[in-house]
Amino acid sequence: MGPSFTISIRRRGRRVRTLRPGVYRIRVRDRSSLHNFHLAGPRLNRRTGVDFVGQVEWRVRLRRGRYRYLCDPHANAMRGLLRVVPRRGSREMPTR
Ligand SMILES: [Cu+2]
Repeated sequence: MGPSFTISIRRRGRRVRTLRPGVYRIRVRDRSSLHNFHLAGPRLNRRTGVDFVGQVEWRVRLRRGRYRYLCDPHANAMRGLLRVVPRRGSREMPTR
């Protein structure tokens, strides 16, 4: 995210909107002390501090459902949605 008012989740340079359930390493790059990165969804709620500048790596398990990510101080402008969906045809049952 940042240094301007941008936030995204990318994989190999491309914006990610859907992922399969599983364990992922997310490298959070926060380039401004004005912003933070907050990821919330099924059984996950993690954020960096607004003051924090730098890079941190999270290991997260993403489960079927919708995850929101945002910058807390600028949530109206800096937000995104990540859908975690099983592979088509998968027998995985919905989890609540
Ligand atoms: Cu921000």
